[in-house]
Amino acid sequence: MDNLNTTAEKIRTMEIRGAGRIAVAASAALRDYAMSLKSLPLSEFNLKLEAAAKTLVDTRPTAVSLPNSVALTKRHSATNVYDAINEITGNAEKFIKNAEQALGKIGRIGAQRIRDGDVIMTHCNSHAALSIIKTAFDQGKDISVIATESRPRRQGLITIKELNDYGIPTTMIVDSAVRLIMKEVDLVVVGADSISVNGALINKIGTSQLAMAAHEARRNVIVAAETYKFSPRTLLGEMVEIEDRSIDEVIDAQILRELPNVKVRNPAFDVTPAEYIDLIITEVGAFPPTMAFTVIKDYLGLELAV
Ligand code: RUB
Repeated sequence: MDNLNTTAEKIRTMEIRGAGRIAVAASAALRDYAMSLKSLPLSEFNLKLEAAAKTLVDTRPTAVSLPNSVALTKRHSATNVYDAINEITGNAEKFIKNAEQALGKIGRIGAQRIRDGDVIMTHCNSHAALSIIKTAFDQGKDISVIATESRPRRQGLITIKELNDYGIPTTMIVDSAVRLIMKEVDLVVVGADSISVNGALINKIGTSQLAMAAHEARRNVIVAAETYKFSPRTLLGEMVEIEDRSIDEVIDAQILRELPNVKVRNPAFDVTPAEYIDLIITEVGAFPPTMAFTVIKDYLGLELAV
């Protein structure tokens, strides 16, 4: 359980972060944990596996990639532990390989939407969104990026470093400059933590203000999302929970102690309605948000909803 707890802690503290990386790390941790249980009877094996799955899923509530990867990894129909471990190992290898390949496919499909000379705005740090941007650059398109700081954790700094190292001209702005700068932008490309059955996008706090500003300025918003970022449980009416993180990320505790009448909130994600999204780029194709149900049904399976 040690390694599994270590991975869970790294996800909780955001040492491992980003919906895709979280999903891959959780799948690998569950696979390794299952392998460590080979001497147990099946009933005990199953109980421990369920408890481990819960430990991983409970680390962060918003990115549906996490429960999806855990559910796809842990399922087995074996009648003995040896076969169960084989199935789980196979599930994990398949999930991790698909996740890696998905990034390349999303890059190639999404890059078709980027034209020579485009200025792209992005938010936070999304590997899927960056895959589109980098692929367009690799194709020789003369592009540049405007990247937001993404308060409070400032994941925008990871994005600007990655773009800088790739040689892509990049401008960093504070989150509140989004609307002013939007007139200089050709399209917005962001990632996803979850996409619900009504096509709404749940992503880093502030994403919806990029989308609204883009809508107002008649710029397209493209979402880069692997199919495992769609939420099957929203089919049953479940809402995606928005993670509230520690207020220490926002304000110094000492300053707050001197302000007894002030409350601070730190929601980590927000919801962008489908009408502000033009296209969701997945590894199996580009879909309008209205097709979220089809993606869930055909590429994740309705059994994940229960
Ligand atoms: C990261 C974030 C990213 C998505 C998609 O939030 O909102 O846009 O997770 O990322 P946090 P990716 O930093 O709180 O995890 O495309 O890499 O999966």
